[in-house]
Amino acid sequence: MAMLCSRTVIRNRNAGFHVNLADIDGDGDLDAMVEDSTRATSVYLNDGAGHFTISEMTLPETSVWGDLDSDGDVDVFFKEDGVGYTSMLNDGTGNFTHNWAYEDTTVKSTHILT
Ligand SMILES: [Ca+2]
Ligand SMILES: [Ca+2]
Repeated sequence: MAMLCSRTVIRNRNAGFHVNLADIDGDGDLDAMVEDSTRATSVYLNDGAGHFTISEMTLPETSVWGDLDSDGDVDVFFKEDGVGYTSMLNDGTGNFTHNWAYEDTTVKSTHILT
């Protein structure tokens, strides 16, 4: 079972970054998502011994992690420039697909992006 933990462990507003930990690939260890205000979120996968390898996966900055669809894995909700608020669902192995977006101007419409 995936470890559900999403917690900001480092936040430095002056430097414009923070780190979240969650098991995004479902292997039972905590992975790290490093959000930097100057670029997208970088994902570092844990090998189970505390050694991290940067993933090819990148996500927009300013994200919140949690199990949005109650399937036991960690999904992500974030603000995406030009779109608004977006959610992406995890397939349980760290592969994410767009699921939902909401325009950020006013309550106009909801889009399913899949
Ligand atoms: Ca993991
Ligand atoms: Ca989920």
